[in-house]
Amino acid sequence: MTDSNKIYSHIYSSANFPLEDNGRTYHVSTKPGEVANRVVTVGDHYRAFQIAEFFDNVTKEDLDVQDPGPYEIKKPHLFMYMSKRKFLTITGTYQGVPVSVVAICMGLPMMDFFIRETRHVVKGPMAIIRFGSCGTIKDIETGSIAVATGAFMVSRNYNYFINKNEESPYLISDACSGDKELQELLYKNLKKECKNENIKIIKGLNGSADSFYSSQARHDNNFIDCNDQLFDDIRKKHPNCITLEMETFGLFHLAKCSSSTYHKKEEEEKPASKKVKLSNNNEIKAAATTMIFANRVNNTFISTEKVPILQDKMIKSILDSLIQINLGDEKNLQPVEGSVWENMVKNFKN
Ligand code: R1P
Repeated sequence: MTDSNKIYSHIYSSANFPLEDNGRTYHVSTKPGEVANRVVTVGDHYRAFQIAEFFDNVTKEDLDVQDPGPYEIKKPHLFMYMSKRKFLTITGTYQGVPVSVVAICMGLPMMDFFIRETRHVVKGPMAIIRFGSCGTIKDIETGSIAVATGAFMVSRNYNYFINKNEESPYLISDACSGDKELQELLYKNLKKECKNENIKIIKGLNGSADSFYSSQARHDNNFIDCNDQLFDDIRKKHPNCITLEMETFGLFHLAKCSSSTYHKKEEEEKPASKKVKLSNNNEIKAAATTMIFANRVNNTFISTEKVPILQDKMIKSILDSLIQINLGDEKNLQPVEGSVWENMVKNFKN
């Protein structure tokens, strides 16, 4: 039984960005030295454990945790932290390079918690790949793999339902791209890994919705959703849209809004004397790949026994891409000393 007095016994230093007195963030609950610069983010905790099986020296037994959490597990080759809000961070090495997987459950708010709080505890540039599931609005068979070339947001227009004086019940944003280099690495590695399998890999635009139901044009007689036209509206605004899910836009959008990225282009164009020197490079290179679980055109759903096999094929490509992406001068990344991977890296070399 978890001791709730202990869980709620922290003194938070600030209301603006609350940190526990031990340096852990409020929701994801990690601190500097526990999250690597290269991260895979997933929704599902089981998917996170399956990824961690690929980390150096990690066994199935290491990951067989019965404790519902919160918990912290530190082993010579593995670090795991389950926060009280059920963010699960697992850090290890892959081919000797520090990597983390963070399971965030579902939706844009959880993506926002994850990116902001993880960014807060990681020094230097980061690479983040989202590995999730999605539905397709094109005639693509379930069990195929999508790589997002960009993402846009589909939100319920709340005022339409409150005031009944708005034109459209849904708001569809413009698209935001991910990191081209990471996206291409991911696509190339997925192609290579799946070349002998009958798995299609498709590149295209992704829509992230603020509901699994209404904003993805699902019908639910218990509620008034006014979404009969939604697919047509999405296709009209974004003819290249192939998939719908609930998180990728959050990742791509915040990556674009990282303070050292947002004004980069304007800064590059300025004469040297006018350039503002940024004290730290907090760039996030972001990419996303999803398994197509639902075909919304012919209303079919993947048979779930196919999922672990598909995941297995994708995980290697995702981890390979993460360690292949150049994050610049490695000395600008967070220090190895004092991190949970300090000995993991040394042990791998020996
Ligand atoms: C809905 O079932 C969930 O599955 C998809 C959606 O984005 C949403 O989070 O992604 P994950 O498989 O990553 O959770």
